[in-house]
Amino acid sequence: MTATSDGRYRIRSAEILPIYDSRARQTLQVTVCTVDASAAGVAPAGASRGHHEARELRDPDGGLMSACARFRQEIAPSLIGMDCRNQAGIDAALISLDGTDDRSHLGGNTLIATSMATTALAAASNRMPLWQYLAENQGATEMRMPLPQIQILGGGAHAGGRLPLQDFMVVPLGAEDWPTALRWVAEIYHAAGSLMSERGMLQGVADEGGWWPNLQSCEAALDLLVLAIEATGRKLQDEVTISLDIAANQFYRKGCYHVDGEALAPHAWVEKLLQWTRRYPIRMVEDPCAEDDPENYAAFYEGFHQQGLIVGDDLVVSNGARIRRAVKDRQINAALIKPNQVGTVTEAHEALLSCPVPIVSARSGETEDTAIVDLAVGWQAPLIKVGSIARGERTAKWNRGLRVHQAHPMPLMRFPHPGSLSQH
Ligand code: 2PG
Ligand code: MG
Repeated sequence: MTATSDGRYRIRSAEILPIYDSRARQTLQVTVCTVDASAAGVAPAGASRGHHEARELRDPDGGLMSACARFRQEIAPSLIGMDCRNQAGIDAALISLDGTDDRSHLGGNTLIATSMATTALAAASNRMPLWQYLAENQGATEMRMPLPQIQILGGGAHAGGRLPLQDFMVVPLGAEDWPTALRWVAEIYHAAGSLMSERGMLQGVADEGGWWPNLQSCEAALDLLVLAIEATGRKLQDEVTISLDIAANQFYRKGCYHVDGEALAPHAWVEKLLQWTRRYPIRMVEDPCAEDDPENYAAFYEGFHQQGLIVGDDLVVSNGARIRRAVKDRQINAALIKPNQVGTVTEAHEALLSCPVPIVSARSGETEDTAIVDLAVGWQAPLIKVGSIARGERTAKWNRGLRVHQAHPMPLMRFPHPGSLSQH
């Protein structure tokens, strides 16, 4: 890596620290400094992962000794002297230092913590909030806040498999601004909790803060969600709609989808899911089928794309080329953008630009770090997903949005019209 002449932006030190995430697992924080500014980046961690995600570097006992050692020996010496504004150059250097396709030598966790830290340092050394620095870099004008999709019930890998589907979320698409959107969702969250507690179905909260449901079926969960929205007086579809992360990889085994006690052939599963989308006010469905079942992913697309968004997560793992292919093959018209799935900020941004409807997303294992909100605002993503509206690592992010909104009031993004995306 080459040093630049502008000393004010030159990286002078780079340090790494293992810290803890919301599942009591170690994760990495990287701190970088210039002569008069410093900033940190933190790696999140997923529980339901796509096979093609950047690999985490972890010791056999779950620790991060080898990741820290490689950071100190290989990454830090290369970063020193670089211009922190040169994100593309820093990320290209990280990718080349790693030298593997799956990022397994340095680890996607080490890379994303480093890449996020230098992005944040560039903003800090320009004395700007991260979102504003990113927005100015891409020339954004007439800015809006991303529309939140917020988990009410957790399931799948985030709640011991109690329900097969992973996220039962709501999108307050009729709210005019971020504070109103959060208020509506908090009311729905409380209504769902009261309904469940009255029926003896409440078992605490799941990994992302949504209620951990003791419900017998996905339909019971959808019924409850509708009741909770109605209990708050919000209009279904016009003001609040339902979004599901099916995370179907998790219950696809031996060619069948295992749902609510049944082993369904793929076509029967797609039909069942389409029936739910007709019966309930659902406008977004993420990973409806497994990543090794692209034909049925496409079959679901054909049945649903006029009505809503088919969101690729495990299927496309925030990879620009995979997103473009899945859009062309009529499997998705939207995708999650999770920077740690791909390893660097530059690649995550490239993935976002390649997607008709990008949804910037946190992971199920998180810390109090809030940079993901700044990425979503600065990149002007239409939607954002960071879990529920409870648990500190989640509220840190929603509250970050409240503070951004207080300093710079912006209207909310409008929900994309699915019909206008179907030509993609
Ligand atoms: C997902 C995320 C967030 P994880 O699947 O979309 O809900 O979960 O971070 O476990 O992959
Ligand atoms: Mg997902």
